[in-house]
Amino acid sequence: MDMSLSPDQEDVRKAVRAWVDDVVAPPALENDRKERFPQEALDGLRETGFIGLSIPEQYGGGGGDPMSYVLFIEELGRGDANVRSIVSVHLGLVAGSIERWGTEAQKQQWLPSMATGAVLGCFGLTEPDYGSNPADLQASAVKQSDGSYVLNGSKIFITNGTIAGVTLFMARTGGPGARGVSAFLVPNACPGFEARPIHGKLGLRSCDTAELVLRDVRVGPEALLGGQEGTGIRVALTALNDGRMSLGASCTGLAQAALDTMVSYTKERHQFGKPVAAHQLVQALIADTAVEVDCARLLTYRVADLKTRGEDYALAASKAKYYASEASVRAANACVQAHGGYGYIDEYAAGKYLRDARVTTLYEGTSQIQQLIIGRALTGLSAF
Ligand code: TGC
Ligand code: FAD
Repeated sequence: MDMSLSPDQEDVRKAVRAWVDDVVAPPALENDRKERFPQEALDGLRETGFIGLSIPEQYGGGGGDPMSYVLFIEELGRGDANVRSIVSVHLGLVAGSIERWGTEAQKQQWLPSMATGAVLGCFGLTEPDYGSNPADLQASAVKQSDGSYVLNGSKIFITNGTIAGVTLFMARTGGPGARGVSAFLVPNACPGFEARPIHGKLGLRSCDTAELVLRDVRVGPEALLGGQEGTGIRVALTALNDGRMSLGASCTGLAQAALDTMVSYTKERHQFGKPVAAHQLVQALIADTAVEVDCARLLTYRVADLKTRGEDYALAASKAKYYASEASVRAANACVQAHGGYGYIDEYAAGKYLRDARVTTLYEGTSQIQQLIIGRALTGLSAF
């Protein structure tokens, strides 16, 4: 679909698309089968500088605008959702939070090494007993007489958990509820910091997902993001506005890949003396998917446009994430259907699309949470 893009945005899309087709997409299915981390893609992200695409130039990044970032993530999602996860957690959730909330010293400490990918970020919000409702999280940060903090607690399902050099770690410094939570930049190499890989996922099988366990991890006062206690949930939810925009883009890319795969397979496969793509009911599957891909893309590009213009994009991000994630599951399912029995074996990409899409209605706020956020915005009534 053609959108009116600036020459710089066109250049980003063209460069990333070519690189994804060359480096990211070819090994994706084999990596998935073997639960093998996409190391060649991560190396390439560092070599090309894409890993720092949205970090401001003054900190060594690419200074890409929101639309360029969305185009980048969409292409990664088209090539391999595992690679997309690495990047959007690192850039959108962690580097973006440091840029938005960090002191100048924190920006100088972390952003240049994050821009080159020498240090990767992970986002530690979810706990075993607190997922949709992070405001009640229980990890603790106890301030010591010398101003340092001692952190204890565990986080579950953390993307990049074992490969990250820094964790944006949300922990309780004060009383109950959202206002009692603070955000810390914790080096993963700290004594007492353990990252345990989680295996056996339904999808995103080559992505690094971990449980983080912190036991008496001591950090200096400089680790408190923005130098201010009590803002942790606001930091997290603001980051998730960008995360949800990014997921809208990723799901658009995945749905596009499912559509492209479906079109090419059904033109090759013959039944009843003609390509299955020539049967009207197969064309209906293709047409419905094509419309949904366009809808997901337009909803997501609107978020980038609002962000570029400095307007509030939280609600638009929830809508894009909600729609695009559900649409990507439908698109991947249609792709399996169009492959017949061949969609059910891992020789073809269709099954991987479905398994990778499935998590997107769960993380970064489940579909139910997005519905409640949208409902609350429209009615002024909170269901939480
Ligand atoms: P509430 O307690 O009322 O709000 C707390 C403070 O935050 C402010 N706020 C926002 N700020 C910016 N953007 C938003 N969207 C915001 N929403 C709320 C709010 O104004 C308040 O500020 P203050 O100054 O008054 O203290 O919390 P709430 O009722 O607004 O939120 C409830 C709820 C359920 C919507 C929220 O907790 C939520 O979104 N839950 C879902 C949790 C979630 O999405 N977790 C994702 C974990 S990370 C992840 O999944 C990464 S996946 C990795 C990958 O992509 O590969
Ligand atoms: P729960 O909150 O227990 O929800 C269970 C069910 O109840 C869901 O269907 C939910 O929609 C429903 N529900 C809950 N509350 C309500 C309500 N008020 N009204 C209606 N329905 C409700 N987290 C991070 O912090 N960082 C990461 O990097 C990260 N990466 C992830 C990677 C993967 C592969 C996965 C699977 C998860 C990841 N997560 C991460 C965690 C993810 O964000 C949570 O799993 C998600 O927020 C849901 O929380 P939960 O799993 O505890 O489900």
